[in-house]
Amino acid sequence: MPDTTPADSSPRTRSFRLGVAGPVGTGKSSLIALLCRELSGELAMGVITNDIYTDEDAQFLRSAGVLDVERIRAVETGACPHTAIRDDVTPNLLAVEDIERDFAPLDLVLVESGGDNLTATFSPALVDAQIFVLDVAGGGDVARKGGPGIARADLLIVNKTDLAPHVEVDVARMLDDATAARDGGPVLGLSKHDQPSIDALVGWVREMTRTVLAGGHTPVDPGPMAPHSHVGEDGTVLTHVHTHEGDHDHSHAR
Ligand SMILES: Nc1nc2c(ncn2[C@@H]2O[C@H](COP(=O)(O)OP(=O)(O)OP(=O)(O)O)[C@@H](O)[C@H]2O)c(=O)[nH]1
Ligand SMILES: [Mg+2]
Repeated sequence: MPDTTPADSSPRTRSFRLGVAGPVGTGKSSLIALLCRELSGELAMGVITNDIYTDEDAQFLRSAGVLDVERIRAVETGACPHTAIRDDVTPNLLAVEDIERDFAPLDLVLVESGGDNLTATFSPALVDAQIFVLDVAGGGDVARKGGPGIARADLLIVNKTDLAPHVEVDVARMLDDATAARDGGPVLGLSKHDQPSIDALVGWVREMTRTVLAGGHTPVDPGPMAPHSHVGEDGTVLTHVHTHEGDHDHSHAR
């Protein structure tokens, strides 16, 4: 009997992989919870979280009840959370591929970075696009100070706009500064208490998912991290210089 199966009938295995990065506590997990709540009825979704030593982000998302708990998985990254999303993406790639295989076909997999400093960005080898999250409590100047995520992520979120009056930040000005720092790239003010702002975020993600799944998007590398230092597991100061993809120098000083 002739095989009448159309050539393109095999199930799609590759999802739109969307990274969510930003400094500690800016609201990445909360944003992912909002996206799951708003979009899981229309898109097949999965979530990968990255935490340094725990699976707290995954636990938070599971307890939020916005997505089947099986679809939320944690990668423990160890002492350098940015390395796992930038230089050694293997554990994350395996986690993404596993979840895509287990729930095929998924439309959208969200990957949360471990909360890190201002310069942490995802490798385009791991995600198709990335959102960078700032919050107003970090101060009105932070958007102007820039960094690769702020300047070149696919979308910049200025989060927790409801807190602006309490921290004396002018949101309109912060959004203008951010737009200038991004040469006009998209910037969105967001609050989990403000539904119109949530609708705008959801609209961006929905449109991006459509474009990526249709093959109409080329991932852009926001650029490597700037040199930076932080304290390692044993109290040692680690200084990192990321020059090229995969080229990750540690110098150790006390
Ligand atoms: N007022 C206000 N608080 C928010 C908003 N979004 C998140 N938060 C709060 O900010 C705190 C940190 O939120 P998370 O979503 O855990 O932030 P995160 O970036 O995932 O944190 P790490 O993963 O630890 O880096 C929590 O107490 C949230 O409830 C918001 O829009 N408004
Ligand atoms: Mg989190």
